[in-house]
Amino acid sequence: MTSIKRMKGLSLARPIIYGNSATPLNGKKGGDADHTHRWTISVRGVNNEDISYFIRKVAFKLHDTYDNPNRVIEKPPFEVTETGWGEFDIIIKIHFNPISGEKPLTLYHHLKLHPYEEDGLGNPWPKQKPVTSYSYDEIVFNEPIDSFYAILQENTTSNVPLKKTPHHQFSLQAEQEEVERLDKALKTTAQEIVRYREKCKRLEAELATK
Ligand code: SLL
Repeated sequence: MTSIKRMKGLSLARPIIYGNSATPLNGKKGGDADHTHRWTISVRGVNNEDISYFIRKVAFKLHDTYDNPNRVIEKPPFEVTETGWGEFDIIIKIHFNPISGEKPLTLYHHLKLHPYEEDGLGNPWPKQKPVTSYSYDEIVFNEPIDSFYAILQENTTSNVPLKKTPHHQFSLQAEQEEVERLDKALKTTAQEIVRYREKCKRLEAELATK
């Protein structure tokens, strides 16, 4: 029997994008008469590249109102397209290449059908524009088994681009902008807390004199 050797002190990450897009059926024939949307849930590479060298299969657990709610996708694209009427949490279980010896990874995604918002320019959401909800994540393999490490090294998956493009929701630039937005929000919150504390003090002092 060959012995399992781990790459001590090494870790490698592979990025994935998971989530859903949805379009309204607008009365068009979908599935059942009460279905309002067609949607697709997927797990994919940043540039839609083949990720099957490290992901063996993906199990999507849908709401129990669906027939066969456990959908196991054995080859890429790792996605499920359905029609339906409601939003719910999808459990995504990622099974890795068996060579890796890694335990499956479970992710959760809230299926989004409705925009609940304007298009960002203050206009109502365009009727036929797909609604999307995607998350970016990096799967980290700590001290991988040597044979799996070799596979990871042979198949480099592209990383997020530096700059934002219409085709890339996730980029280093977008990440940086989010960090700046969060910093600003933290500062504003801290200022508001100071302002409210002072107001409380003022009001308490006012009460004490009455
Ligand atoms: C809700 N808590 O009430 C959620 C459940 C379930 C959505 C949403 C089933 C489609 C079918 C479907 O769309 N379920 O009948 O096959 O909004």
